[in-house]
Order: sequence, then structure tokens, then C-alpha cells
Amino acid sequence: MRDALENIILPAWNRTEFEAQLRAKGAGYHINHPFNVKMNEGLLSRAQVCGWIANRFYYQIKIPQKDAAIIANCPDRETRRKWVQRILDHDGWDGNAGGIEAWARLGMAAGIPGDELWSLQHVAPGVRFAVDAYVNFARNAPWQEAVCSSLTEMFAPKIHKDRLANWPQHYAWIEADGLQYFRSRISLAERDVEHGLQVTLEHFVTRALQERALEILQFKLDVLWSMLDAIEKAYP
Ligand code: AHQ
Repeated sequence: MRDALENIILPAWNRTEFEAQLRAKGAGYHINHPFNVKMNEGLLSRAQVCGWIANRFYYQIKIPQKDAAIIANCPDRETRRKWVQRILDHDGWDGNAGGIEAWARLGMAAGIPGDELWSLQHVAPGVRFAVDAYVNFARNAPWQEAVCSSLTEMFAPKIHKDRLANWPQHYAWIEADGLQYFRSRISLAERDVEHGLQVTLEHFVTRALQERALEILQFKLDVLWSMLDAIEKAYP
């Protein structure tokens, strides 16, 4: 019976349904992680917020290397021309300090000196492991699969808007200009997702490939979720 079922070729979802299947994975997004729920409710201690900032810094500084790995694997000039903007968004360029600097500003706003943040001394093993798994996936997977893995950002605007809405009230000890990173990411995430989704919908065109895309997205959701697991354990 099982063999017979495996031999049935299921039809591919149309683009609308495939996108709906991708978006349905949002239920597993780290916005629903207990640590993030406590963050939004103002229940985190200063140590927990600072621990989160210092650990997420490792994710932020690795994103450009992840995106450079995708570019290195991608033979398509049009895709590279768009994707390179993501590296600049984080590393900055003359005239724009970039997202990594903005995250360091968030650290300073929370009382974490730049050299302490950059020392990575606070990065928990589980965070380093999860982030490195993401970078290595991008290095070794077909570039379209690495593009698909970035689609957790479909759910990112809400999580940034939550922080902008809740932190001034719950974490008033953090200087307001530290929140600029979250403000900047809302439009950048929306722009990134538009391109990432186009690549994904165009590449994953059989049902088997579409199921693979859902597996890839689940892998990246697990990267983000396990980062919060490690941070939650390191800062009880
Ligand atoms: O600040 C974030 C960011 O720059 C990125 C890049 C993107 C990717 O390429 O995987 N994902 C991502 C995310 C950022 N912030 C996270 C957050 O919770 O603040 C969300 C995360 C994502 O949803 O993948």
C-alpha cells in the first residue's frame, strides 16, 4: 500500500496555493517562541534582553557571508545584481553605516559596549551552531534553495513592528535610537521577500520540489527557533 502511494505523482500546487503553503509555515516562526512572547509582554530582565542582543549580533554579522555564498553559487547576473544589495544593507557603504552598525548601536543603547559585543564572548554554543548551520547550508545548497531559506522574512515585518510598539514602554532603559535597526528592516524585509518569493515560485515547480521548499523553510524556522532555545537557556 505504502509503495503504491509513494508512486502516485501528486500534481504541483499553482503559484497561489504554493505561496499559501509557504506562508502557512509562519505558525512555526520564532515570533511564537516563549522567549519572544515574554519579550513582547515586557517580562524579560535587563540581562535577558542584553543576552538576546549580544547573541543575535552573531546572526547579523553572518548574514552578509550567507548572502555572499548565495552570490558565489549563482550564475545568473540579474539575480546577483539584486542579491548584492542585501550584503550592502548589512555591511553598509560610504554614506550608510549599514545594519551591523545599527545592531551595534542597539547594543550601545542597551548598555553593551561595542568591543564587548564584537568580542562575541556572550554567544551561546547553540546560537553559534544554528547560525553556522544556516551559513553552511547557503554555501553547500543549490543557490535557489538558499534563496528559499531566506523566506522566513515573510514573517519578519510583524516581529519588528512588535518591538517598535512594545520596547519603548517595556524597556524604557534602552535609548530610543537603538530601535532604528528594527525600523529599517521592515521595508528591507518586504523588498527582499518580493525577490526571494519570485525566485522560489519560479524554481520549485513540481510537487516534489515544492515539498522540498517547505522542508527548506522549516530548516530555517528551526534555525531561528533553536537560537531562542539556546538564548532562553543561557539567560534563565
Ligand atoms: O534582521 C534580520 C535580517 O537581516 C534577516 C536576513 C534574512 C535572511 O537572509 O535570512 N532573515 C533575517 C531576519 C532578521 N531579523 C530576524 C528578527 O527576528 O529580528 C528575522 C530574520 C528572519 O526572519 O529570517
